[in-house]
Amino acid sequence: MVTVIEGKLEAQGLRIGIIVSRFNSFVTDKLLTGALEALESHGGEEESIEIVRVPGAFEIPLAARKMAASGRYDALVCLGAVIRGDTPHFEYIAAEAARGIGNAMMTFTIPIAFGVLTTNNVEQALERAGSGKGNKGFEAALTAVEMANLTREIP
Ligand code: INI
Repeated sequence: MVTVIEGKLEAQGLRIGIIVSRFNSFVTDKLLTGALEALESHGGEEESIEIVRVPGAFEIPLAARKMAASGRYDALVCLGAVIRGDTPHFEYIAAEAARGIGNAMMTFTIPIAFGVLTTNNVEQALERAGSGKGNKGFEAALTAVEMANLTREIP
């Protein structure tokens, strides 16, 4: 018999840290709302959720690293919105956010969901910060829940 190991979408009992950047807050506020909706609708308890605000996506990895190192969380959710402008600035911020978040996850072996939008324009960002499943914050929070439960199950 083949063994299949999967993580449940059950947030009850999980300690979740959310890092959200203020830059483009008209988008990141919606991502945060989506993430909280996902956790609450899957059994998450308010007292087990902590939100850390950072200035921009570039600062997310440092906060994620410190939070991952603390041992206080079962999983983290990173939320940000990097929107392309007229200069290569976008590339540096998006790449550093992705690299730093991935790095923190692998260093501390804790699930960290990547809910940082990297889009060509504001319209694309808003499309991905809509309601329910059209919200990348919602999706990222569910990924964090699934991975937190999965990593408990993997021997
Ligand atoms: N930060 C973002 O989160 N999104 C952006 O689109 C963005 N742009 O385009 O500049 C951005 N810049 C700020 C950056 O994240 C840092 O906060 C800043 O460089 C200070 O370190």
